[in-house]
Amino acid sequence: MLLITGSQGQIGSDLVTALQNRYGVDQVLESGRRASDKNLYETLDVTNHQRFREIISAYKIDTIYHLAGILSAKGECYPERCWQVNIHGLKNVLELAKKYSLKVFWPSSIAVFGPHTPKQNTPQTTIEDPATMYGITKVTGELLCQYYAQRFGVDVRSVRFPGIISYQTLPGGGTTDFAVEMFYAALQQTHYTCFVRPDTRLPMMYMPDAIGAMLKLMSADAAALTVRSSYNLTAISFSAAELFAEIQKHVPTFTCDYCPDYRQAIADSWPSIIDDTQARQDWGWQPTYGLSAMVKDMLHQLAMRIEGSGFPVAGFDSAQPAKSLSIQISQ
Ligand code: AKB
Repeated sequence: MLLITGSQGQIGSDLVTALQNRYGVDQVLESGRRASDKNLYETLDVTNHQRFREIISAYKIDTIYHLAGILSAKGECYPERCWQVNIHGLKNVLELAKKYSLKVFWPSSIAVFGPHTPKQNTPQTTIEDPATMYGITKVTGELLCQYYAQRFGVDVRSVRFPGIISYQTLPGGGTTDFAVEMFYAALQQTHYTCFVRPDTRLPMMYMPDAIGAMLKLMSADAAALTVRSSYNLTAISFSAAELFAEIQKHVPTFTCDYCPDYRQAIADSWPSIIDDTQARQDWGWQPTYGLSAMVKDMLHQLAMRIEGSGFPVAGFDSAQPAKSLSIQISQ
């Protein structure tokens, strides 16, 4: 049976469905800090070792997708908490993986890189000098994963995720969140004030590619994996202005201005384009969505959700059919 920590988060909520489809609804146990009335769900603070162990033993868990964690921007507001959750949570997972022979997926991030890392085609192995507590926890986490794999034979697998764009659940507390917020603003408010400069270019990925990467990596032949810290992974790189321009093609009335805040410095410390050759070679990583395909699909999916959930949509009466939306999505 599989356990997902942080299952109600941005990645978790999409991953649950994908794993249920692949392995069966009764094979996926969700967990999170908040209570839920879902059938296969346990409340779990990942820093609580005893509770973690009880759940793993009670449900005979063999694989953990450990997604619970605090992202970059929130981590700068609460650095101590960020360290506690991200490091103690991961350490608990690795210790339990050692004890119960569990297979583990853990997401690292482009946040492992810092101001002295090459920004273009950032290599798999390069300078890692993160400027945030989140980045520090990711570098430490990668080293812990590598250590547990080499020293104790723990089958832990990881990728350095770029910013992830999705419509099911909002991200929370990340620096790349502006990319998702821009879509919601385009459909709900018609104007967005972006918290990074227009020329801020970061690596990004659409959720279907992120889910595909996790499933592919976890089913790869262990002998083929040459990296046990974390694989560089990327799909699209675009600036905030390029994303706005692409959205505006479909929502001509949409406007955007830029008012950078503390998150600008975090974004400036990250690479623009990542080299993910190693992941492509070792386990066949291949993204499917480019910028225009991602924007078209994201707007389409989000427009359907916003209408269905009764959200007010600018210039759109939710009692009217979706075609009255002021967006033009060519099929
Ligand atoms: C964040 O912005 O903190 C995350 C990440 C790139 O790890 N999306």
